Amino acid sequence: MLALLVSAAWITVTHTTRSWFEKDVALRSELAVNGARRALLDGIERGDAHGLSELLADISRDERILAATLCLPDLRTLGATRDFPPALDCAHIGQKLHGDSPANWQPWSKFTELPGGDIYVSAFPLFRENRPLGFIVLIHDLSYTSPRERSTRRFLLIAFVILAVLASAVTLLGVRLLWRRWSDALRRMALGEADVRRPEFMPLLKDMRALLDRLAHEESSELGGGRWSPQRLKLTLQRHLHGERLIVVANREPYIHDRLPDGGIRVLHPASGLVSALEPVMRACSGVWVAHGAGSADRETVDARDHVRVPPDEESYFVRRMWLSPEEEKGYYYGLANEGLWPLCHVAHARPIFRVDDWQHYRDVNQRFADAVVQEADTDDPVILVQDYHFALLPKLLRERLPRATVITFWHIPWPNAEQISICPWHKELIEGLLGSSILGFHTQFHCNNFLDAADRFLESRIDREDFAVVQNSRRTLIRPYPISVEWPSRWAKAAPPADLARASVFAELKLPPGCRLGVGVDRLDYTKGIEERFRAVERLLEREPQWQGRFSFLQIASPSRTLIERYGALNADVEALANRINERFATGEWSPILLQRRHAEPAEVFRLYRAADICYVSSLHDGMNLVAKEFIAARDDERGVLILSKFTGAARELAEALIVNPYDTEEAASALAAALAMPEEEQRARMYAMRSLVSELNVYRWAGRMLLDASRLRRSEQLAGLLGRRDEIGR
Ligand code: ADQ
Repeated sequence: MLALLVSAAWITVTHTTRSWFEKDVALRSELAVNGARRALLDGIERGDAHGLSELLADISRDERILAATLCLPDLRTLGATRDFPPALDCAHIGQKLHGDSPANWQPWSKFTELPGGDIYVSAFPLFRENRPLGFIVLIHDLSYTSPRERSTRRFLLIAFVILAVLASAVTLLGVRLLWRRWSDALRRMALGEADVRRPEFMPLLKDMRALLDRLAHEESSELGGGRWSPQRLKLTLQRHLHGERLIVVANREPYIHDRLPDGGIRVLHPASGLVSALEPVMRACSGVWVAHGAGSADRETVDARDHVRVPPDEESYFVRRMWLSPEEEKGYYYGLANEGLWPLCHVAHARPIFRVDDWQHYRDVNQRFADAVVQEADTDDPVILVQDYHFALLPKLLRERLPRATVITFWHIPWPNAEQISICPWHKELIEGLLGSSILGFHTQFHCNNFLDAADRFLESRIDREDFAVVQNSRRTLIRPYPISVEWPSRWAKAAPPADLARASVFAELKLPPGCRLGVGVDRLDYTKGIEERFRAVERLLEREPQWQGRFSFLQIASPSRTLIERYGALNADVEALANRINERFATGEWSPILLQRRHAEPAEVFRLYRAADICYVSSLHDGMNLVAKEFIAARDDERGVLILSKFTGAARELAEALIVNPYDTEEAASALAAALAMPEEEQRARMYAMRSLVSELNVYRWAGRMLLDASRLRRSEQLAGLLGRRDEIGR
C-alpha cells in the first residue's frame, strides 16, 4: 500500500516539475522572439540573409537557446545558426505548425529527451498584417532542469511523507477520541444511566442483554462458567432441581447381559445413539434407568426389584428392567414404534404401517412403564427424562399420576411436518401424550417448529410463539431445541491406542497393504443410514479415479438391527448383494474395495477404527443428529482424518468444517471421497481442530445441563404461580 502511495506521489511530482520547466522555457522563447520580431520581419521583407543570420546568432546567445533557424512560407531555409541540427529542417518543422496554409499557422513546441541531455524545440509563425512571412525555430537547452527536477522531487517527497505522517497521527487521535466517547456512552447506557440514550446503540444493547441473560441463565456463577463437565451437571441437578437422582425412561438399556455359549455372561453396550449420549449423563447424575430387559441373561442378573447396578466396574446408578412378552415387543417395539413411527418421521421412502393391535400394545406398554416410574419415584416431584418415540404417551400418563413431576421428554428422531404426522391414525393422541411434558426437546429448531404447527393444527391449544410453548388445559409445555452430543473428553478415546498403533493393528487385521487408505462407516443396519448410497459412491470413485483401485478400502461395520421387520431383512440382503457386486467388479488378489462386517462392535473397538481411518463417511438419508460423526471427531486427538457428512443429518448444521454432501448425489459423494483422499495434512488439521473445539464445548453434559436448567426455571415459575394462586395458566 505504502509502495503504491509513494509511486503515485513520485509520478505526480515528476509530472508537475516537468510542466513547470516547460512553461518557463516557453515564456522565455516567446519573449526572445517578440523582442526580435520587428527586425526579423524587416529582414525577411528585405531578403537580408546576412543581417538575419546575425540576428539569429544574437538570439542564440541566450545561455538557454542552443540554436535557431528562420524559414520561409515555402519551407526553404533563409538563415540558421551554425550548429542547428539538419534533422530539424524547415520542411520537418513546417508540418508541425498545422493549418492548411501558412496563413493559419499556430505556434508549436515539443519536449524531447536526447542522450546528451533534454531539449525543447519551439516554432513561432511571423506575420505582418496577417501575411505569413515565415517562422522561426528555437532549440532550448533543458539539461539544467534534471538536477533541479531531482532536488524539487526530493523536497516534495519529504514534504509529502511528513504530511502523511501528520495526517495519520491526527486521524488516529481523532478516532481514539471518538472511540473513547462512543464506548463511554455505550458503557453508561449499558449501566442504565438515564442521561444517555442514543438510538443507534439500541440494537447492540438488545443483543448484549440477550447474551448476558443467556449466559447468566446458562452459567450461573456458583456453578462456574466455561465447559460443561460431569461435575457441573451433577451440581446443576442438586442445586437447581434439589434432586439427588434422575429417572430415565428409554426402551433400550445401557448394559445388556448376554449369555455366552460356554455358559458365561458378557456385558454389551448396545449400538444406539440414545444410549451413547445418555449413559455418561447417568453416570454423572446417578439415579435409575428404566428400560426393556432384552438380554438373554438379563433376568438372571437383577435383584428382587428387577434392579441391577451399572456400570459393571463403577456401579454409579441402577437399571430397572421391564419384561415384555413377545406379543408386547412385537406390537409396541417392532410394530408401532419401528414399522409405524420410525418411517413416518424419516424421509427415507419407507411406507409406515399402522395396525390397531400394535397401537393397543403401544398404549399398554406405555402404561406399564408409567407404573414402573411411579414406583421408582421417591418424591412427589421427581425429575424424569423420557426418551424417544417409543414413549409418546408416557408424559401424559406420568402427569396424571405425578402432577408435580418435572418431565423432560427428548425426541431423538426428526419430527415431520403436520401433514406427514397426520398420516398416523393416532397423531392427536401422540401429540397430546407428549404435551404432558414440562419440556419437549428436539435436535433442531426446525423440528420444534414442525411440532408447534402440528399442535396448533390438531389440538385445542394456545401456541405461545414468542416463548416457543404450547399451553393446553392450564399447562405449559416448552418446546426447545437441544442438539445432542457426545461426552467430552470421551472415555473411549482416552482408552484407545494412539493413531499410529491403531492404524497398524487395524491394517494387520484387515490385511491391507501398507500404502492403502481406509474409509470407515459405523451404523446400525438401517435404511435411513444410506449404506447403499455410500457403497455406490465408493464404486463411482473407483470408476472415475482408477488410481485408487488397490489403494483404497471402505470398512463398513453394520450392526444388525430390528431384524424381525421385513424391510430390515430386505435391506440386509440388498447391502450384502451390492457389496459383493462391487467387490467382484474391482477386487484383485487380497484387496477388496468394500469390507462389509455385519456385526456389533464394542465402543473400544469402534474408537480404534475411527483412529485408524483416513475418512469417516456418514451418509444418512435423514437423521435427527447422528452421533457417529461426533464420535469420529472425539476420537481424532491427532487432528487427522476427514469427515464426510450427509446434509440431511442434524449434525451437518453444526459441523460446517466437514465435507457436506447430498448422499443421493453419487457424483458429489464420489468427488468428496476423492477430495478427502487428496486433502493435505494441514487442511485436515485445520478442519479437525475447528470441529473438535466445537464438539468439546457443545458436549453431551451441556445438552443435559441446558434441559435441566430450563426445567428448574419452569419449576420455579410454576411454584410461584401456585403460591400466587393463579389457576388460569401455570407458566413462566
Ligand atoms: P441412532 O439412529 O442409533 O440414534 P447415531 O446417532 O448415529 O444413530 O448413533 C449410533 C450409535 O451406535 C453410535 O454411538 C455408534 O458408535 C453406535 N454404533 C453404530 N453402529 C454400531 C456397530 N455396528 N457396533 C457398535 N456400535 C455401533 C438416534 C437417532 C440419531 C441421534 C441419536 C441420539 O437416529 O439421529 O443422533 O439417536 O439422539
